Amino acid sequence: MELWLVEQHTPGYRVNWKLKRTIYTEKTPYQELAIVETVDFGRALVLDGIVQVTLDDEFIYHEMITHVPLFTHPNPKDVLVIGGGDGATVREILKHPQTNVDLVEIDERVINASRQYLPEIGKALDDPRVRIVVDDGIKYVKQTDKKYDVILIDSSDPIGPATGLFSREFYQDVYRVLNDDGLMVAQTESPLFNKELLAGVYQNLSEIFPLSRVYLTCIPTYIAGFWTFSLASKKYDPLQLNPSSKDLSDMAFRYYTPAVHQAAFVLPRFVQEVLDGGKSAR
Ligand code: AG3
Repeated sequence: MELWLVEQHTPGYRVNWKLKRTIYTEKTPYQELAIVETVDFGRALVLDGIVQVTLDDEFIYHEMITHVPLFTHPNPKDVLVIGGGDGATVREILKHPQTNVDLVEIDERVINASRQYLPEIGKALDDPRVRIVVDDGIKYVKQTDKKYDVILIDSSDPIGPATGLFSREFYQDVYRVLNDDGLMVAQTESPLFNKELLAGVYQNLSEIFPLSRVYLTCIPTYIAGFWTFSLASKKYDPLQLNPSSKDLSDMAFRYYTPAVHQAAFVLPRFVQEVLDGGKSAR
C-alpha cells in the first residue's frame, strides 16, 4: 500500500509527500512529532503534519538563517537559538570557531528524536560548546540576564507553540537581550502564503531596531519555494560586510557564498510591496 503524508496549508492548497515508511511517531506535550523517510528528499522531521526539515535540502535554510547574520557581525561569540531543537542551525553556528551556543527549545522530544533518528543534524547538539535549555523561548528572553551577539529564531509556523515568537513583545525582549552591537534573524515564512505575517514582523522590527532588512531564499520543501528571513540589527548592516575577506574554504558550505549573501537582499517587486504595505497600513 502506498503511504502519503498530506500537508494541508490552506483550504485550497496542499502538498502530498510520498513516503517510503514512517520511522517514529509521538504525541509530545506540545505537538505531533513524526520522523519519516520520504521518497525524494530523504528522512524528514514533521511537526503537527508540516515538514520542518528534510535531510536533502535542509542545508539551504540552515546555512541562510545562520551565516548571513554570523558574517554580518564581525566577531560573534555568544549566539542564542530559539527553537531549532533539531540541531541543524547549531551545526552551522559551530562552523564559526569562536562561538558558543545557547539553544532554547520548548519541546525536549524534538531534541531527542533528532539525536536518535537524524544524527546528521542532531549530533551537533552534543558538542561541548552548546548549552541546551528546555524552556519556552518567550519566557527565556523575558527573564535571562545574559546578553548575546546574535539571536536566531528558528521556529515552526505561527500556529501552535511558535505563535508568540512572531509577536512585537517578543522582539522587544530580543532587543533587550542583545548586546549594543547585536543582531537577530527570524525565519518569517512564505512571502506568498504569509503576506500579513511578514509585513507585520517587518513593521515591528523596523520600529524596534535601527536597521531591519528582509532576505529571500528558495527552499524546495517549504510551500511555494520562496522563503523569507527577517534580520534586525542594532549596528551592523548585512549589506556592508566584506565576506570575501574571510576564509570560507573549510566551512563546507553548499549554498552560502559572499555573493549569495548580497544577492539574497535583492527583493522581487512583489516582496517589496508586501513590506511597504505593512508600513503604510499603520
Ligand atoms: N522552521 C521552519 C519550518 C517552516 C515549515 N513551514 C511550512 N512548510 N509551511 C524549520 C526549523 C528547522 N530547523
